[in-house]
Amino acid sequence: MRYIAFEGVDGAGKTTVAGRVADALRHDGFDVVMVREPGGTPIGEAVRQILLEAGESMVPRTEALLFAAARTQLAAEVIEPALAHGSFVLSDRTVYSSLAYQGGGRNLGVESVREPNVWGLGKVWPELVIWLDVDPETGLSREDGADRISNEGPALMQAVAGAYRALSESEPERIHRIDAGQDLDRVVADCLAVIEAAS
Ligand code: T5A
Repeated sequence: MRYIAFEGVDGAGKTTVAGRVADALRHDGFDVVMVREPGGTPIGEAVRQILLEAGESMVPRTEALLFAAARTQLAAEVIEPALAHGSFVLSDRTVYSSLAYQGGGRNLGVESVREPNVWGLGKVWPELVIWLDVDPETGLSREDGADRISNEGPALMQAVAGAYRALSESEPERIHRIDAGQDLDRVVADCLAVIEAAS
């Protein structure tokens, strides 16, 4: 399994942990491409700016579709070619963020949000999802920069955390929970063990 997602509430440690996992895989001789969502392409980064810095008037369906649009571009421009080349792709957030935040957090419904993403991504779907599970309050306290969505605070993050839990229960073979409240070295070791077991 080469397309690996790092997921979780804001501040769960996705960027830090994905970077450490990439270092370990490269050390073992693997080619690794790292991407982040929203973003990862010129179009995606422009959409990121709209998504995270727009005023509060953005309606939830617009938000869901903009995330899906940025992701579709990333899949076609970066992820599919990297996988075809045999690289690992480690993604700091994926479609599972949309399912959790827009589907669960914004109450749009997981299946409604899944639809435009299935259409946009086709078969470029994360094979392994590492869910870094941390108490939302701890996550928000770890963050060093706020954005339009994290500014909404604990209530949204609690709903998002619940959505991740429900997703992990409905897709237990794809989504693996890691206790992200542990020491960082332990979290990284647990992630590497999951990746090794899935390979
Ligand atoms: N969003 C995104 C959606 O609503 N739908 C979508 O489809 C997508 C793709 C931006 C926002 O967009 C939303 C979710 C977000 O609200 P983002 O830029 O990924 O997405 O925003 P954040 O998740 O907020 O990113 P952060 O960088 O803040 O959080 P990370 O990456 O989870 O955390 P990280 O690695 O930066 O770590 C934060 C701090 O914690 C420390 C790190 O050293 C760092 O200082 N840390 C730990 N400390 C102690 N113990 C550990 N185990 C630690 N792990 C990390």
